[in-house]
Amino acid sequence: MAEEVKKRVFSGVQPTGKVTLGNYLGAIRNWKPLQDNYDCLFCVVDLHSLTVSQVPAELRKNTLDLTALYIACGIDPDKSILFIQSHVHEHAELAWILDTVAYVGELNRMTQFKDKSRRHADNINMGLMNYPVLMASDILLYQAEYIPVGKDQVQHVELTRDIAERFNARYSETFVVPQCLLNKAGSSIKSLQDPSAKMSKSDVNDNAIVTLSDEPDVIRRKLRRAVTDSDSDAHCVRHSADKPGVSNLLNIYSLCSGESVAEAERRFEGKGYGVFKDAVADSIIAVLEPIQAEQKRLLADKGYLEAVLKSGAEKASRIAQKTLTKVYRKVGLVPQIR
Ligand code: AQP
Repeated sequence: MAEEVKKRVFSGVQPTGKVTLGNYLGAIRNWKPLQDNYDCLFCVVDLHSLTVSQVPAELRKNTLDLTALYIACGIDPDKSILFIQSHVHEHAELAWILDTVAYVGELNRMTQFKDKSRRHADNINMGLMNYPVLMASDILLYQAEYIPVGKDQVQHVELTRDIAERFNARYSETFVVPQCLLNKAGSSIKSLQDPSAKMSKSDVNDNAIVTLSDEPDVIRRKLRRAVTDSDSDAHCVRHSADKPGVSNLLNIYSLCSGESVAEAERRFEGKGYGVFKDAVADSIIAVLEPIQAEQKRLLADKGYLEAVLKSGAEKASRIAQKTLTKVYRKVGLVPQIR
């Protein structure tokens, strides 16, 4: 009987700093269950990180921390390909070809580019603008069908689809056109200090984010300081558009505890914000403690991490090379004689 060909999944996180609860609930947490039914590649996208200023030694540390975190969150290197983006040079090479297919106008319109240009006004580099093209390259290189991401990355996946379709129309069928896998509940975790903004690794206000390495007392303190809403219904724990702060905390509680939002509303009815915030903190701590312990154990075993990354890069390179060779041929580059 012919072996079933599994559809491919690709996703990644930038090692730009300490990974947040938003990155975890919106993306990483959703990867583990995909491994049995799909052919998965999970990448530490270090080249993307260079689009904002990095301290080289910190970037190296963050990259290894994130590798260990992936495994601690349930990525099994025997089931999935786990690798570092810069270990597979085809990412940058395909990005160049895709640059000739992407339009300046569409890159200029990207929300993240506009947002990061505002936040890093002293460093609006070409990489920042080109970020979505490199992301398209990450995805198209592996002919990935499904891309599990948070809401903020949906626009970039849509651009990837446009680039793939444009390339296919110009040079004949080459790329699988990918689609987003969005886990609605966790897809947009908000800042604890400003519920109109997303929780982001690079937020300068440490109280706005819960990081995956925060100690329990830090998590409790940040939750107690979380912005709630001062409407007439103050101290009522209810999920609604006019209570964005409380709604965000309810979402987090629901995702971490497994209780539905409606159940949580009933549980905290009449209890006030103090009790509620402590319970949210406890639910986060219960999720993070085992991950933190496992990440620490893995980081102490450098040999194992290096072996995982070596094998991951080899497996990813084999797929990437095949796609890039095809692309070079399609666009008319003369193959190198070896
Ligand atoms: N607040 C969020 N809620 C849900 N999902 C989120 N993601 C990010 N923030 C949230 C998802 O996490 C994955 C990895 O993101 P990334 O590191 O590639 O870059 P990002 O989207 O720009 O995330 P950050 O935390 O805001 O990083 P910085 O501050 O470095 O730009 C993606 O799937 C993303 O959707």
